[in-house]
Order: sequence, then C-alpha cells, then structure tokens
Amino acid sequence: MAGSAKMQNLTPDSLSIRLGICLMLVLGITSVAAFAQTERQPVHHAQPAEPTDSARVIVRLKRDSALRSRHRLLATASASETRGAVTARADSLGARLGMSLRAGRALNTHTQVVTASGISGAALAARLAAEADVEYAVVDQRRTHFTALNDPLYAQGPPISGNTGGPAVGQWYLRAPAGEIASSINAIDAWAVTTGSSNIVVAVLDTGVRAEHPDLAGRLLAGYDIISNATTANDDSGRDADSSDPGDWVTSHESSGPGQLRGCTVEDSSWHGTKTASLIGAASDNGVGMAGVAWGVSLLPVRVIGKCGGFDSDIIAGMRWAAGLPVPGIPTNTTPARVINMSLGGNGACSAAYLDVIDAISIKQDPAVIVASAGNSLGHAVRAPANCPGVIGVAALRHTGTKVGYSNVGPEVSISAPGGNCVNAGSAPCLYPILAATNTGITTPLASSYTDSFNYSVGTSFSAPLVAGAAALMLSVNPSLTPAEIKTALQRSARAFPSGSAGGFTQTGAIAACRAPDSSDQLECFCTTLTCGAGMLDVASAVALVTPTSKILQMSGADCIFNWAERAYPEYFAPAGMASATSAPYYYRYYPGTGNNLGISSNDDQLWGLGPITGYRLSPFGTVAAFMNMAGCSQ
Ligand SMILES: [Ca+2]
Ligand SMILES: [Ca+2]
Ligand SMILES: [Ca+2]
Repeated sequence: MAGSAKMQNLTPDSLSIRLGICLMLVLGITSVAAFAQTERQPVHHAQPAEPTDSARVIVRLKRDSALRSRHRLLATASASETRGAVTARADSLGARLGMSLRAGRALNTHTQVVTASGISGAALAARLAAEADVEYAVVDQRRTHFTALNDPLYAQGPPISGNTGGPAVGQWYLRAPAGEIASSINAIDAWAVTTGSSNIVVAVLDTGVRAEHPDLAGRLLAGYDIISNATTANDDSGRDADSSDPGDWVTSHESSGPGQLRGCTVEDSSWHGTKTASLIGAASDNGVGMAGVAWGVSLLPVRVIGKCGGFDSDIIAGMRWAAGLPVPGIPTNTTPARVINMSLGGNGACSAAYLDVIDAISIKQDPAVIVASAGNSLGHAVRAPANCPGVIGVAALRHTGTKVGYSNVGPEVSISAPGGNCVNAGSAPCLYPILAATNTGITTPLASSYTDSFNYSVGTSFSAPLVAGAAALMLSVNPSLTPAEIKTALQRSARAFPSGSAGGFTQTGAIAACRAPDSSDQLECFCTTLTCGAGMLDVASAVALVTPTSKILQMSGADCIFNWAERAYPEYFAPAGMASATSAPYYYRYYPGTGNNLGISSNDDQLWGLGPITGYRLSPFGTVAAFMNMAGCSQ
C-alpha cells in the first residue's frame, strides 16, 4: 500500500488526542444519527450489477492538466481528431497507472470515457480520481429510461381537432435533448436516481392550486391563503386556511369601473398556480395526464396573488410562512419548504423588504432555496424578486436553446430552462408550449384539464418551476445542501448554450448574441453566460453532481483511509470490518468487534466517527484531505 512509511510515523496517541479535542468541540451536538439511516428513492427498473472485472469510467481533466494542452481537443474537432486526442489521453493515463486503458467517447473537450479489463469501475474511478490533474472520475453506470412512463401526455398531446389538442411533442421539455430540441431538461435521466422524497416540501407561491385536478389530487399539503385584500383574493375573505384558487378573472366592467380593479388587464382566470404546481410535481407514472419534474416531493400551495396580481407585503409574508418563519396573525407552517417557487414579479430593483426576508430565510436551519422567473418584458432587465441576491433567477429558452423573445435577460439570471415557444404564427397550433395542468373555467372553476397548442402556456413562469423541481430532486438525494450549493451545482451541471453557428429554427432568421438589457426590446438571441445564466438546465447532471455516491467516488481514497485507520488503530477499528457501504451522506465502514464506525461525509468532506470511541456521538475527526495526506493515500 502506498505511503506505508508515513503510516509508521504515526502513533495511536496522535489520533486519540485528536479524538479528545474533537469530542470537546462537538459537545453541543445533541442529535445522534446512525450512518445506517437512509433516504433513497427506489429505482423503478432493475439494473444489472456492475461487473467486477471490467471498468467503464467517465474522467474529467482539470483546466490546467498537461494532458489537455499536449493532446488538444477543440469543440470543433473532426471525428478522427477527436479519436486521436481521447486515445492519446487514455494511453497517458494508463501508462501512469501501469495498466492498459482504452478510450471511449469524448463528452466535451476535457471529459471522456475510458474502459479497462481486470478491474471494477469503482476501483478504476478511485485510482483515476487520485491523479492530481483529474477533476473527477466516476463510474459510467448503466441507467434505465422510464420507457414505460404511462402518463399519456408525456409522449404526445391529444390529436388536434378544431381549436383544441396538441402539442404533438407532448412534454418535450422533460426529455433528454435530441435533434432540434436542444433545451429540454433531461429530467428522465434523473428519475433513474430519484423521483423526489416526500420529506422535501416545495412551496408554490402563486394564485392557489386546484386540488381536485387528477394530477394534483393527493399531491398537496394544506397550504395557506396569504392574500389580505378580499377583492384581490376573490374569495370574500382576507387570509384564510383555504389555499384553493377561486379564479382571478378581471372583467371589463371591473377594469373600467371605479373600484379597486380599475385599470387592471381584462383577462380570464389563469389557473396559474395549478400550472406551476403541476410542472414541479404532478402525479406521474399514474396513467393520467402529464408528468412533473419531482413527483415524489410534497407541494405546498401558498396563495399570494389573485385578481390583478398581488402586493409585495403578501408575497413577502408568503415567503416567510412557506419557510416556516412566524407571520403575525396566522398559524406557523408546520411543514416548512426547502424550495420556494415564485413564478411572479414586478418592475424595479430588489427592495429592502425582499432583501430582508431572503436574509431571514437564509439564516434559518434548513433554509429554503428561492427560485424566481426573470420576467416576460421582451428582453428587458430581470424583474424583482428574481433580481435579488440569493435568488435563483430563471430565464426562458426556445426549444432550440436560444433565448425566447419574451424572456428578460441580465447578469442576475442564474440559469435558463424552456419556457415554451410556438414557432407557428397566427392561429396555427403552438408547436412547443409547456403543457401543464389547468381548468376549463373562464371565471370560476369548472372541469380539470391541460393546456395544449391553442390554450397554450408560454413564459418564464413555466421555466422557473422546472428549476424548482430540479432543486427538489437534488435535496431529495442530499437534504443538507445549502441554497448556495444548489445554485452552484445547478450552474456547474448546466449544458452549454448553442452558439451562433448552431443554426436551427429561429424566430426572426438571422439573430445575434444576446446583449446586456437596455431600454429597447431584445427578442430571440443566442444566449451568453452574461445574459442567460450559466447554461441550460440539465436535471440528470445536477442530481448526479450532488448524489453522495457519485461525490464519494470523486473523493478518492476513502477506503484507503479506512484501511490505514485499521492498521494504525486496530483497537478501535479492528481489521475485518464490514465491507464499506453508503448511507447518504456517509460512505462508511462498520466494525462489529468494537461497535465503532468510520464514515466520510460527502456534505463536508470530513472523516467522522460513531460508536464507543466517540461516546456514541457523531464526531468529526478532521478533513478528508488531512487524513489522505496523513495516511499517504494521495500518493
Ligand atoms: Ca381569503
Ligand atoms: Ca381562500
Ligand atoms: Ca400524471
């Protein structure tokens, strides 16, 4: 084993002293969790066991890796140039490890597949990850599609008949990108890992939700109606415990009359909250209607807008209530949200009142991540609250991955996701709307239904819920993620925007790169990271990035540290411990002889102990990096 000289330089006392210090530091910890606790969602399809004698690994080189400059691979490389570069890189890596590596496909200019015989994928990934110029190496696992997802609208909308039906592409935005459809969010590949944990609550700050909709029935927590003004609320009352949406229509009589709704836009009921809630978490694989992004999580309707919108004061109270913070005069929410979706907004800068509530939410235990729509002002500046620091602002993309005309842009945008676009003009069916749950009522609610190619949903209101659903899936596999970590992982895992050379079906023919917003409209344009955020949402990549097992594989040498501890301190960690296992967020080994556990947490990259050695408290011993160094595992 590498680094044995260093091992022998250590005495057991050094770890004992270290443990003693750590125990004093953690006396304040009162909750004792076992490594064996687990919170995983089932994978719907059986997967064949990973072979132990052949390896298939995805390896990503660091920016400064000499292999990247020596065997250069440009994004525009031909097939033969690509083959040459990935083969040379695989050969070099193999030579270092003293084994033969074969090159597989390139994922991008610095990420590729390598394969090998006579070694397991996990073992090869660990060895590659230990190389100084490797950013990560993970097993290229076989995933199974939900080919049998049985929600009929997932595949295809109803046949077009008169002025109803469609879209023919169904819920195109949930699938893996393919062909001309570049911006779809690849939720289907995330569902092989998780479809969401019911412990994760997503608050839908909106117009309220129609709970009787067959794709939302049984999916909703009680929620609350936070609207203070009875005219806005349209339910003859101020704040109350009924969060159902009574409709938000505005008549011409109301708009032109002397009352509170004077000057408001005349419109039919929008059923906006029913739409956004369904995109986040419609009942799925239930043989009915549509699918949602995160159908295992819990949805919390919080009613903050009604006829002619709503006031900041109610929206901010709704944010507080959703997050579990007290709001005077109403009972505290006993099911605090970890994700708050706000498909709403208004003009102007982020106000002190929004900064205040966002700060209050951020400092509470298990804070909620806040997702908001950039707004639909034809490419002008991002609206509040999406422009507030600490909020994940979401812009909208056409199916081809360009910015859709209505979406706002700017540096406050964190990420982009499909918002729906029609391609066809006039009364022709809208080709790429965001199909969602709705109601047929023009004013008061009538029958449950879905939007289609004629009564279609487009807007940044529908891109934000896709990101909120992604965040909920990420929290389902890793509940201790902070809002900042979720934002970073969403951005790191996002796919690159198509560039001007990508061509495709465009709205206006020749289009330019998006520019910073100013006083003029900016319709379809090629997104940049300064205008549309880090890239296009990729739910499967985002979930994979935060799933503890994949992160643990990146954390090279966990077993090396355990092996070292067994040799150095057999009185605590007797050899012949149980095989290493995973129980999120820990990768751990249990020693039945002494009752101790050693675990590495993917949340904080620390080595933790549990058992008699720590007084049965979970106690951190130090960073993985320090132990890697001490144990000689990084050599
Ligand atoms: Ca009310
Ligand atoms: Ca109500
Ligand atoms: Ca369904």
